[in-house]
Amino acid sequence: MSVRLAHGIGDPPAHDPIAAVVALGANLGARAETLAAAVEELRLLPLTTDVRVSEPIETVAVTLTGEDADAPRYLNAVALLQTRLAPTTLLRELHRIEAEHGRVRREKWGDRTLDLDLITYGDERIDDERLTVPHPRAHEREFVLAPWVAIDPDAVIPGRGRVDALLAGVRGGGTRDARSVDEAGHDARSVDGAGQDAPSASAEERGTQ
Ligand code: A4P
Ligand code: MG
Repeated sequence: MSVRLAHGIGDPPAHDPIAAVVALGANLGARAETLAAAVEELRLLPLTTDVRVSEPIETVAVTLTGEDADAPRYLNAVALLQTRLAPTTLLRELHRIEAEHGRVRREKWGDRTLDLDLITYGDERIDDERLTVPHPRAHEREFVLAPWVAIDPDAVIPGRGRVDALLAGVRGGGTRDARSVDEAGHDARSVDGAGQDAPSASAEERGTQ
């Protein structure tokens, strides 16, 4: 039986491995444990190799009305991987992993145990009812750009430009909503705006990689 049939995966696999970028976010439950488990699930995906993950950063929740310092904070990370899964199949797998971690879709940009977004899939540009790649908001989100540039300093978003330049633009724009969580659980840098006194990730929450 082919790998495709064995895993019940949908669209035909890509011929050559494609470099894909997945953003991970969690602001409910045991956030770091959830991210770490999700990364292990990514490593187990068929036709997928070379999964590398950033350190998690703690970020203020962005909601439909802007940053909400009263909402539970997120842990965000970015994973790089090589995959021969078709983009729609990869997205379906991401949704499966979200569901396994108790993701409930109640409201757009609402609190969630796990969010997995497909940020880029090689150089491809896709815009259909199921999938938009590059992710339409990744270029303006510090919680995606900061962990991404930390593991891939030369990363580029097709059609948008270098991730380091986009990050500088977002930070220069005045809104800083992310801070890194170092090994000791201390903030590696401060944030502007509300919520400076919010706690860092707890010790048991760390360990995404
Ligand atoms: N969809 C289309 N393209 C994609 C893609 N490239 N990756 C579709 C993932 N999904 C994609 O997603 C809604 C629909 O988008 C799905 O049916 C999928 O097929 P969702 O995950 O159900 O809902 P969502 O995540 O609430 O919506 P959306 O638009 O993906 O939100 P964002 O832009 O991902 O924002 N604040 C902080 N600090 N950290 C965060 O991680 N995340 C969000 C979600 C809001 N605020 C946040 C964070
Ligand atoms: Mg999402």
